[in-house]
Amino acid sequence: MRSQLRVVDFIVDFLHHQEIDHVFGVGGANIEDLYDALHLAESGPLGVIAKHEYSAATMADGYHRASQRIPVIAATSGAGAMNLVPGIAELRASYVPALVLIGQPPTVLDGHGSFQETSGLAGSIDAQRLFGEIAVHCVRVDDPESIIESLPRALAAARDPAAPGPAVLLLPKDVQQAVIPSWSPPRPAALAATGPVKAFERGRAVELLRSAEERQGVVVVAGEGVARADARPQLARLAAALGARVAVAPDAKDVFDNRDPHHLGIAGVIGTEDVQKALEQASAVVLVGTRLPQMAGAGLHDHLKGAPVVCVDPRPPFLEPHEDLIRLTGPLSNELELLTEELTEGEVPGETPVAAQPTSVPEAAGTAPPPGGPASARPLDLRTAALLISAALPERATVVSDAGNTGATVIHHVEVPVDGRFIVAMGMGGMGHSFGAGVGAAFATGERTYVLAGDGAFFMHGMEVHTAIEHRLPVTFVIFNNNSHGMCHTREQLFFSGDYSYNLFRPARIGDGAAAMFPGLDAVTARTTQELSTALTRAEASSSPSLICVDVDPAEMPPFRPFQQHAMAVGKNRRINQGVVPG
Ligand SMILES: Cc1ncc(C[n+]2csc(CCOP(=O)(O)OP(=O)(O)O)c2C)c(N)n1
Repeated sequence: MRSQLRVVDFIVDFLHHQEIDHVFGVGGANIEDLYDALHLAESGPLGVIAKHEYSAATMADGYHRASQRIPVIAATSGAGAMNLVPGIAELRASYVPALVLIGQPPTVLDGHGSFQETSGLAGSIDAQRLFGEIAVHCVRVDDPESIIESLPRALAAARDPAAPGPAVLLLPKDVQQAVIPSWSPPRPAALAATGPVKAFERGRAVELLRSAEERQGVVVVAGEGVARADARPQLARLAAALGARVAVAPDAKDVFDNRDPHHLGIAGVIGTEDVQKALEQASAVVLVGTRLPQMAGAGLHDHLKGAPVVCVDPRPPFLEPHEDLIRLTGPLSNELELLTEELTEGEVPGETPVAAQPTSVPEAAGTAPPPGGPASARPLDLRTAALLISAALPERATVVSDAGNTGATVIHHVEVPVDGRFIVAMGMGGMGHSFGAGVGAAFATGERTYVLAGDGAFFMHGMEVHTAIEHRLPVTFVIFNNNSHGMCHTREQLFFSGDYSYNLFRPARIGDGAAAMFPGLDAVTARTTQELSTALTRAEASSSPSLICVDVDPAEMPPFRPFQQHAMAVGKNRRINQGVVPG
């Protein structure tokens, strides 16, 4: 039992008892009391200061996606709070649980035009409505003692398996400072259960899958929910039991072993035609831990109308309900285990069905060594650099991809390390997400983390390199510098006349700039395969951050299926850098 401590001390004590160990944020007058409590606590979370609140949120995002642990985000009122908006939106759209603590001006000033007021009174912005809309939960704490109830409730809301996401508490400065009488240290909260497993639905699913196995076979599409539920082994066992090939959503590359013979590749916009064909030819599709958003299922939704689909996820899929769409909505790993058990009932152990073989072998991401071998000194393009990085990744590394042509190339060509993680923000798809996410992932795993981003993304949030330096994190930042917003340039070329560009910029020397700006940072520019290999090896051998700028051509065509299909259709084909480029 503790007595006579402030609300912020209660918060820190609560976080400590929930085994929450990182708070990512930016300070300010209306959140500084929380940092004071972090400092004074005998044991408690580490306070990390980001360069921008968006990146504090993306640090939390990367931290969770790399470890499944719950992060905390802290920001001050006014602009600090507003800067969080796109970060919270990504967490919400990607179902990433986090606790978000946002300071507010003192309650006595509400309605009187206080600095950074967002009380909703007297014509001010209403932060509760704003964050209530983008978070899964938002409560303004006006009564200090109510924190004892509202904090655990917010955490439970963030971790709700049926709708996980960011839960916000708005904390006025005077409430943070208020002394509350006493509390008993809370115990770590158990994860809320999802809906009950339903034996009848599972029976129907087993029947449907058994009959599909005998025809063209079953294909699984696995999504980010598998990572969140820590259900990778259960997914692998189900796939083996079904003899099913497994396609993954673009933001779930790491939920199924990329080297497993059943691994099919990436489904959707960034995937290959072969994966699409395999999904269309399957007699049944099993969705595991995905609602099948457009990025994962483009072109497939129409095809699945009325087709046999088993959906293992507490959330409803983006598919019209129909008779042969069976939903298993209990806790994901339980459902996978029970389904596998029933499917294998009566089978001789060791005898697993043989998968229907793909009609053609899909282009295996990252497996082809770059022509000429890594040691030769050839000029670099995006694809070659991605393949080279893929081959150089340590076994336990985390890869964090950014947006744009760089993102498409990285998702397509960089293979997930054997015991590694792969993170990409598909919810809001914001440029610059990878910088904070990489820092957060490195905090979570302690393993070398590779942030792979374009120059446009770097200019948005690349200053988080500074945070990695501050905390001596093992992050290798690779900036693919095409001196353009490459993806926008590609679209100008493909979908418009192509005789102008808003998106080609005057050259910048990011490698030289970073080296001059951050003394002690190993920052170089790689212009050839050999220079890139050398830089990667040097970075891996150290325990500090490093930055490698790779100069590439803005005309390189990324592996986006719609781009490639359009280029083919309109006959705008010119070969360059081993890609088909609109000319
Ligand atoms: C915050 C944000 N603004 C705009 C976009 C739209 N957008 C997608 S990719 C892109 C250009 C990306 O440029 P860069 O990071 O240099 O990568 P590249 O495409 O050149 O590889 C833009 C502007 C976005 N995804 N996120």
